[in-house]
Amino acid sequence: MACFKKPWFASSEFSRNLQQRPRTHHILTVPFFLLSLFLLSASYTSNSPTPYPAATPLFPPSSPFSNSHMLSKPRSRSTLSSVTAAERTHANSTNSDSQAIRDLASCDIFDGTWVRDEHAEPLYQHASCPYLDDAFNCFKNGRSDFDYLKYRWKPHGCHIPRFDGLKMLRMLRGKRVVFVGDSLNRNMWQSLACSLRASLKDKTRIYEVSGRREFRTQGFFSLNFRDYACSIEFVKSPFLVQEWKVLRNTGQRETLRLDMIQASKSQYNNADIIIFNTGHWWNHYKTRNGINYFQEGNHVYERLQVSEALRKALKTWADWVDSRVDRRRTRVFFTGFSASHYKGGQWNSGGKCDGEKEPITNERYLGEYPWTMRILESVISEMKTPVFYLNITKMTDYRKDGHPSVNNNNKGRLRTTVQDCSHWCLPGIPDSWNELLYATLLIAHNNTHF
Ligand SMILES: *[C@@H]1O[C@H](CO)[C@@H](O)[C@H](O)[C@H]1NC(C)=O
Ligand SMILES: CC(=O)N[C@H]1CO[C@H](CO)[C@@H](O)[C@@H]1O
Repeated sequence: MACFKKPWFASSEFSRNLQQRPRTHHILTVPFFLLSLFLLSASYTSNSPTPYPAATPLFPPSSPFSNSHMLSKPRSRSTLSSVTAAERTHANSTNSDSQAIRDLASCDIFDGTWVRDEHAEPLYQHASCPYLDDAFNCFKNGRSDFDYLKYRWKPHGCHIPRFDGLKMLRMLRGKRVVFVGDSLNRNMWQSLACSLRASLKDKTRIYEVSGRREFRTQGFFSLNFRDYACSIEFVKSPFLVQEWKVLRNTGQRETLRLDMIQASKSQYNNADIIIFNTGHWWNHYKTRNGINYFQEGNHVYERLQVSEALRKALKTWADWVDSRVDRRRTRVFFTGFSASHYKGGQWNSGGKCDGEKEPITNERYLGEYPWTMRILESVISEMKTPVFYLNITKMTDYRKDGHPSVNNNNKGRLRTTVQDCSHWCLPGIPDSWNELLYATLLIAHNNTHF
């Protein structure tokens, strides 16, 4: 095995932590989620993405290696030395930047704390980005305290380099990046789109492929950065598997096909980077407690535990990735469960998070690692395709101060009764996820000389 170069991701934190983590298997109830305003049916635009120029693969062909290999090998030397080299490329940057990149590849970037930084500047200005959902645009919706933007994510073992949009676009030249999942991934996608846009001098060099701005109701959206022939896309697929309908004598009934990956017109399996997520829709409310909801083939389960259904669905997803995604070309990410902070109720029963102005500092008040992510981890560990897990659960759990709460454009009477304590204000917390994504690409970039 030592004769071929080990890809950067083979030694990711995912592998290490998977082994060390004690396995506890109890199921806990994830806070009920999702605002009625986002429970909209998936609809696709008729536009398909523009073709992409042939480009060098983002990740070099490497011999396929088994997952057990990926999980058991210690960190490779090449990954470590790449950091030193990356530091060199930062020679002209400030001291803190070169320090930032040191040890990046060998550190768990998801294990850290939020540090207050009075000089922190958002990656883009409020109201300056046209790609924001109204619901995420807290400034526009009346939020007046902006202290939540004054924190930086600081991993314990390293510094995160400053996000450089132009550098990221250069790395993504000719590439197609697709986010697939629920509205938390849309939150992240909009954050990335806005962060990259802010780095462009000429903002007209971004082409909205579908030419519309109703992000929320659309199932597919694509932004093309013309000068880089790069596209940043979002495909709505909250369960990753297919929402379905069956005809019963009582009428039509909605089900979820656990055995089918959700179809998408955008055919993203050949993208260069795919960033999946799922989690928040696997609650008892959305899945009707698993009663007459989950379906495999023609069989609709009278009752199936939501956790069992999630495992089946993720297995379907994993098989699809392993068989349909070319792992020599495509890098697969999975965004973990982003924490919600409803106090005194759930989203639909008066739960609140307004008035939260500071992050949690005492770890004792953090929630438990969600059962959904434990299932995800076990499914990923059996895949042939290396998946880089963006383990953001804990880092988001601290940030009870970053949600739209009442500043969610929930006009009228709803405004006082339904708060959004699941999604995040933008600019805001998802910008940090993209900084971590950027950091992982920096390492990959150097490792592969593309
Ligand atoms: C993800 O982070 C949690 C802490 O929030 C940790 O318990 C878990 O083991 C991590 N998973 C992986 C694969 O690193
Ligand atoms: C591990 C690795 O490939 N490191 C490379 C990083 O980039 C510099 C130059 O850009 C190379 O010299 C290193 O070999």
